[in-house]
Amino acid sequence: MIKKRNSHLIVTLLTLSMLSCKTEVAPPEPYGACPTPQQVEWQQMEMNMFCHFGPNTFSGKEWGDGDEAEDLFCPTELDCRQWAAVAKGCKMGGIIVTAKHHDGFCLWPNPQSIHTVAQSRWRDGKGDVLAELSEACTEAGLKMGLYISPWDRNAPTYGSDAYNETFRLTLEDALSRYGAGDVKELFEQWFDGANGEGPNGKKQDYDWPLFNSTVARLQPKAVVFSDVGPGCRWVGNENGEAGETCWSTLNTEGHYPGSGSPAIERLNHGDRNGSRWVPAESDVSIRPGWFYHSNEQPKTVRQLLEIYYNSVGRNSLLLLNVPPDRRGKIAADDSIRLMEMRRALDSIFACDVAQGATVESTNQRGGRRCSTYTAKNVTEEAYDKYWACDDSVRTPTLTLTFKEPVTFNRIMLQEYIPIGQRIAAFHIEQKGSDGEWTTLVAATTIGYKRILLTPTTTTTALRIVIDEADACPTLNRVALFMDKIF
Ligand code: FUL
Repeated sequence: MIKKRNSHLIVTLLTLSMLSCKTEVAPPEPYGACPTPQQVEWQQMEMNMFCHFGPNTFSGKEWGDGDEAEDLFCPTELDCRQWAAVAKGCKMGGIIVTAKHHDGFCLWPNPQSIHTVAQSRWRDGKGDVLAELSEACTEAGLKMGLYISPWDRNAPTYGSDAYNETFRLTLEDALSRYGAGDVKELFEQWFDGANGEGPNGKKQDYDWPLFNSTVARLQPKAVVFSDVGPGCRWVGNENGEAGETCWSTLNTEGHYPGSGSPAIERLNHGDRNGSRWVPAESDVSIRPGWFYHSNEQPKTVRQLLEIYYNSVGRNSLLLLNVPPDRRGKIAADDSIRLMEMRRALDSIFACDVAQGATVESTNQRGGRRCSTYTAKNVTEEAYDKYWACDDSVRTPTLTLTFKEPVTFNRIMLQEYIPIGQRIAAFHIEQKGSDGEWTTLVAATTIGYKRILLTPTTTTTALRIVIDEADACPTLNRVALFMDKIF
């Protein structure tokens, strides 16, 4: 009888504690500038393909002068399905194409211009690269984005107010006609900050609010790239290299793309506690040039892996340019290299040796009885399961203990960015065979994803010590991998 009463009591207490946990523990308040759901989705894509294609592909130039004859553009075997197959094979989520580069030539029949595919001999003026890419991306389940250069060395009105209106109408046309899926959605609009002289020697005073609001109206889900966003920012170089410290926030007030952009260093590192969520995007080409030149070679797998670690591994999205050739296809050398890169990445990240570890923390939101924000969440793949601390705690420690010693040389960490980027400094300690803890690596920011390169290490336990955070820290992933390639 007593036993039965006790067990009743235990069940009641357990139920009460579970209930109180559910009612009492709210998620951490979002901290500072936070991403929109589109920006989170965009960041989760991690790696996309950039395709520079246009008259330069045929002239061998990098910047066309704008007076190239339309007939110069004449791909012999355009095959956007092949571009999509290559992007998919490399597990990229989307393709961004240069719909109009600085030379002004449009890869679609833009009614605002007489320098387009419609004026060329290619397919008797009936060809449309954007329509074919929209179809190919839709079929392959890829997203599509457009690069449309504001700088135009062909437009007769360039350098006057009339050009801003022409450019708005150009955006209206492209953004309402092309994209992936039934609703023709674009996931990113790329605005190049380059602003040189137009055909009459004048520079343009761009109406950025007009351009951005046009994108927001026609493609509300598109993340807008420029030197200062608003959706994502240029990383400050074209080598695929984000800063070791890389905040997704930036103080954009008073800045605009091009000559009005913040200093390169700030683009590379972001601003801690910046007023806007404008994450870094690293654009880099697989070849020396952005456009295809037959005498150039693609980068090696080692170089591409280095780029991956320096971009995706440092809280940046990687936009890797793979230029189609004069046929309108991606060259075999490049597609083979991308598949080699993919194979390498898949083999490096195939086996997370942190799986199965016992995970404990010095603090867990809501106390020990509440499992919602348990430290164990960091070894689970579900994105929305994360470890969080009580509001007052800024410098907790997370300890992973392994049944058997584990060996690794890459440590992957992820903050739960939907509620902001918080961690400013941390270090990781390993337990030696003598039971002593020594520091293995120290770093600053984490953000969406951080991959730390360490010497090959074998240990039975690891401690992640958060040294500085602007609000109670969160982590939704800690994983350990072995890279035998790079
Ligand atoms: C730069 C351009 O000037 C290059 O030609 C290329 O398009 C690169 C992605 O952006 O600003």
